[in-house]
Amino acid sequence: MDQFVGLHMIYTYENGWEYEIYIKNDHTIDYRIHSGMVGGRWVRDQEVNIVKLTKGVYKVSWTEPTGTDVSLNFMPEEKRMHGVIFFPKWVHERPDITVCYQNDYIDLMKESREKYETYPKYVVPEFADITYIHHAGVNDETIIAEAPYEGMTDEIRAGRK
Ligand code: FER
Repeated sequence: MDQFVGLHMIYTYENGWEYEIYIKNDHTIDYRIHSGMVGGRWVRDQEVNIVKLTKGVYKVSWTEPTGTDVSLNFMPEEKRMHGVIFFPKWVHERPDITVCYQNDYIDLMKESREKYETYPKYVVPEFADITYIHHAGVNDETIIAEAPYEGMTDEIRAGRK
């Protein structure tokens, strides 16, 4: 998996949502959400499951403290990926609660997932084009280290960040 672990990528789903992920090591990701329903949200050190399905195809799956479940298939050589996000009902209704640097609000996420409704879930299956891909190497704490802001992904793609 050395080809995949350590990758820093930005991608835009066909619904327009733009996400950034850093595959920090073989069981951890950092990410920022630049636009869409939960744009502005960012997370470091999320524990995930990563497998290589076949040559050039990698699957990253996890469950968030919010109760949102995510499963992503990356095909970096094709600059394509497919993601499925399973949002609890409450995140769809109150995305604002989850838009934060989650690491500072883990208790609030856990309280909210008990307090508000889970079902029916809101399922979002989408393909995305990968617009930036860089082999950053493992366990680099500087890749995802500040909140997302307007224009950030253009700066990253231009090599200014
Ligand atoms: C992604 C889709 C969803 C992703 C993260 C999420 C890093 C997380 C969603 C959430 O917790 O609200 O492609 O990539």
